[in-house]
Amino acid sequence: MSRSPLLSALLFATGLALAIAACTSGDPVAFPSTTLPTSTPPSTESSPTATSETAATEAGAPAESTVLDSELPIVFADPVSGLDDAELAEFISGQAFFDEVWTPVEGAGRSDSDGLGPLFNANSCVACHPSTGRRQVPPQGELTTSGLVVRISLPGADPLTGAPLADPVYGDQLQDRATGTSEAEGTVFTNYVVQRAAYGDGTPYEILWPTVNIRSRNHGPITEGFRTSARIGSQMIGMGLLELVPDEQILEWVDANDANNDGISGRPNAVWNPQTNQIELGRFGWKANVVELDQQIAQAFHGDLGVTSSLVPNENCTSAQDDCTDELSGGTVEVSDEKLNTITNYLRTLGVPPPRTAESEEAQRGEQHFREFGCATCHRETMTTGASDIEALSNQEIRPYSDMLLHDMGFDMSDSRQDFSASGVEWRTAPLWGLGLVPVDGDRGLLHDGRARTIEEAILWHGGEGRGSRAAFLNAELSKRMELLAFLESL
Ligand code: HEC
Ligand code: HEC
Ligand SMILES: [Ca+2]
Ligand SMILES: [Ca+2]
Ligand SMILES: [Ca+2]
Repeated sequence: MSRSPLLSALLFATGLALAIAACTSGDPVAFPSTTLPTSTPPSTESSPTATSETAATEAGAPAESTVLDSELPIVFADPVSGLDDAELAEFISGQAFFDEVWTPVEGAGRSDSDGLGPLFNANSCVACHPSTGRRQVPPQGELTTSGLVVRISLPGADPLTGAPLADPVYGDQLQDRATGTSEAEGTVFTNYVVQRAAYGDGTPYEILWPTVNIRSRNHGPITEGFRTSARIGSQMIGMGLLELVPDEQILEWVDANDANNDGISGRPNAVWNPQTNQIELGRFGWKANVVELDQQIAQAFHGDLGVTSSLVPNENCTSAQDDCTDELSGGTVEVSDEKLNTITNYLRTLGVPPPRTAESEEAQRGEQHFREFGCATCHRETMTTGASDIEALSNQEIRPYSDMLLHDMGFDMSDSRQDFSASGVEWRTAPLWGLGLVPVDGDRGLLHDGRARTIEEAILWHGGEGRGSRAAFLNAELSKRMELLAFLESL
């Protein structure tokens, strides 16, 4: 296999950084924890302890989690400005497909939106990405149809692709719903441990450390030693722009060895691209574990809805799941290439709401603190897109507030699971554009598993490479903290 110089640089950066990750990953320093048994990694396989602050659990009402947040305001609905008529028409069709409810195959009937399941988590994209925003995660109770997805893997990686190893029975994701005579794979429950600490000025705070348990395992045992990773769906804005940032620009910020000694490294995820059959720079998902936007969408159809496509042609059941493999199929390919492309173009051209920072002096002062506290070292302020057929996306200066690289976020954020070259503690810097418009109702669901109920809590969870920034925030006087939050709210 011949490699481009870029790819070699990518692999080199990754290889180097693996050694570093090995030294820093078990880092338990994150913050003064009052209730946490620090020797137990936050593995989602079992609850850390049932001691102290753990709130009462699984009997708890699942009701809330089964209700869709249909009354959320639609804030991420507009296309980027400057689309031509054809692009706008594509945007509108794509939006309808994103909202479309998929149905199981019935008899010989064949529509272009059947093929849901046999195993699935939700029957539409919008169910987990309401108003193309993000779903709330109930802090406690059963997670059916909550928008939180639980990945499963075994230790190790596929020798060719580097992908996580799937369980021979349950595959790579737990589907908690099924069609026909198939049985759902299991039920997931969440619970949390309250962690209490205080700001430098003595103001106390509480954050919730979530645990995820697979309770019923309807298809038999899962291979011993398996790992899980719970992730929520994020809002969908600006992905067409992030897709167009040239690899070189992202790799420019890699500092795998922390050569400049600022405590921040940042490395790319090197991910298998099944379309080109080679390792490339990962961009999408909480661990940047997907290379292309259309792959992310095809994988969502496959894993979350049980809908096959030309990119992922197999149903999501494993050969060990008989009931499932016997179910009817909604055609050789259940979602057509045309529809997949239309949804991809819709998400590509979904616009980023303009920031409102200029309207508030408080927010502008907060922007200064954002830089002083080191936030912008990872939440990179500007990037420039390359050329695209879609003129409105071409050669734009953008402000995503992300470097698109992986960072060690500390032990308390770990899912203890390798995802291509990302270790358990490493996550992609989450873009912050649009953050202030993520609907607020006391249960925002920020960070990869939705554990942070507010922006403030999201900052307080920063450990590992983010611990310097967190400390700066923690020890800043109240007025500065408020200004920083005002800035983030203005994005
Ligand atoms: C069961 C819930 C669920 C459903 C249904 C779902 N998603 Fe997602 N989506 C997620 C989760 C969870 C993630 C984060 C995945 C990760 O990081 O591994 C995600 C991530 C994404 C991303 C990447 C976002 C980013 O910032 O990189 C895209 C794009 C996406 N979904 C599109 C879709 C589309 C299109 C559909 C419908 C075909 C869909 N999703 C259906 C839960 C869901
Ligand atoms: C070492 C790199 C790094 C630094 C420094 C950093 N962050 Fe982050 N930030 C991340 C990563 C990585 C994530 C995603 C974590 C995850 O997936 O759970 C994140 C997530 C967030 C989120 C949640 C976004 C969402 O969509 O869920 C907010 C808010 C945030 N950071 C704000 C800040 C602020 C404010 C600062 C400065 C006080 C800061 N960050 C400093 C790397 C960093
Ligand atoms: Ca199907
Ligand atoms: Ca499965
Ligand atoms: Ca550095």
